[in-house]
Amino acid sequence: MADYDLVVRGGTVASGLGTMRCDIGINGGRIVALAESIKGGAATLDAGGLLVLPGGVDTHCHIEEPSRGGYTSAGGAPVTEVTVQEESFGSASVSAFAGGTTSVVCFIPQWKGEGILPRLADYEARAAKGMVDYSFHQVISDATEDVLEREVPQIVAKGIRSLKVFLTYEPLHLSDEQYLKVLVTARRHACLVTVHCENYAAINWRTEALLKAGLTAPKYHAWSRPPVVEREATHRAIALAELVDQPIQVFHVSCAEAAEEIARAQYRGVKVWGETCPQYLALTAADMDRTSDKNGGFEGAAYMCSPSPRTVEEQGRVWEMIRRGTLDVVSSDHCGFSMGRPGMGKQSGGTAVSFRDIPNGIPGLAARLPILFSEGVSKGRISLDHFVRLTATNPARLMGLAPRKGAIAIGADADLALWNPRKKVTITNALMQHAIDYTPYEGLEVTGWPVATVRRGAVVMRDGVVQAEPGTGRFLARGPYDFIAPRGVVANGFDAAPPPGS
Ligand code: DUC
Ligand code: ZN
Ligand code: ZN
Repeated sequence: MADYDLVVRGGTVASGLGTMRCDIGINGGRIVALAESIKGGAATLDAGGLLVLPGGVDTHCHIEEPSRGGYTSAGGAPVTEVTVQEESFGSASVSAFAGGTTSVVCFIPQWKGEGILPRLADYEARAAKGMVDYSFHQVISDATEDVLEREVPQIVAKGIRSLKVFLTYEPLHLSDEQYLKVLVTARRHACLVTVHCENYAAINWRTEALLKAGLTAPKYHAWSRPPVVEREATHRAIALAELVDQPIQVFHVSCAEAAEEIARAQYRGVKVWGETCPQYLALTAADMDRTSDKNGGFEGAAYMCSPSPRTVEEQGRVWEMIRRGTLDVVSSDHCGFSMGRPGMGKQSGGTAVSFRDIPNGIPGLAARLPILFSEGVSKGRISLDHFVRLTATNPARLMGLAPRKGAIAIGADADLALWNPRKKVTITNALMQHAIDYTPYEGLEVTGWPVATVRRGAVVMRDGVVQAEPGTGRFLARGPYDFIAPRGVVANGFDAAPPPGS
């Protein structure tokens, strides 16, 4: 019998803990040996001339989400109507593997007026059909006593350790009072809280004024939510989390003003982490002003996400915040709506609708690693080691998936991306292998591309061809973990929400 199921030989391994030349021995889906030279192996993968990276861990993906209202400022479809995102766990898995990602964390929805448990079984069944390993954030959009006191503990018992809240979007947004209650609940049950930070009232006020002035085109999406709207909500989200002493992650930071709020809080010792996404490094608000004939002059909708992409100058400032470590995770916020899909597409209301009715979100699961590698490592903005930490090691650690995910280490799952750092590729929608009919990164030239993806020891992508059995993705149950433990710093020494075991 062979000593290893698979040996990856000859590569330069960027492990998340440094870079070294070594072979990798894999048994039973796990890494069992790292050595200068490993002989044998029932199967081998030649990584000569390639980098070997931990499989990407994308902790912010909207996949196959059933929705009542969608991600629009107007509330999208009538709230009684249920629509499901076009990207299924099957198609998203293909896209993930094509781009070198092996684990995702997605969102179980909650609809106002309902509990959270009714959606759980349905979403679990959807996710179980995919091939990528997965965990969940639980969205809280209706913070009732029953949800927080009876249902959240049941979700936590299932291994779901992060609650997601929106400070904007109709009908998802929470008031400050509701947000505080979620923070308290998270602290009691040792969960992380992830937050979409934009000011709901400010966006609505500006949107009304823009529409009244006849400024309805996609580009005015950016005008409805300038950086100050994000900065204010980021400040508030952190201040309330600091008051409760509950760790949070601020999602999709698009601008330096918001990142500075995070940096200031981190300096005070507050446990707050910041995530950004490739769209804030590779797109700008000007993309929403694209008016080619391709989509009836409506092409700008393809680039619409929230917060809005900003300017080239702002991209530079976000890079600086990455370099300083203020922003320590880069996720995709993959949230695809096809341009042509009736019902829940970007143009579902026709091209006459205002920006307020267009669903917010762009696909980016497969593009995330190539864009960050190319714009970051190939262009000399960040080191290879930093790239690995941003895309795998840090998100795994923050979400309680480490040491199983996010690093190349003995005992970790054998999730790998074999990477050609010199390969030049022009991004096309076909290369993304997702179910969405466009990519906002069409035509972007990147240097660095995945040539093989290994998930738990199985080669699931080789030269762009994905082969994996539906239903082989595993749920990643998360237990309590120290990384997100509260600091124990509360005003007046009075703890209004004692954590478990205290
Ligand atoms: N932002 C998006 O652009 N889409 C989905 C949700 C979000 O916050
Ligand atoms: Zn968001
Ligand atoms: Zn999102």
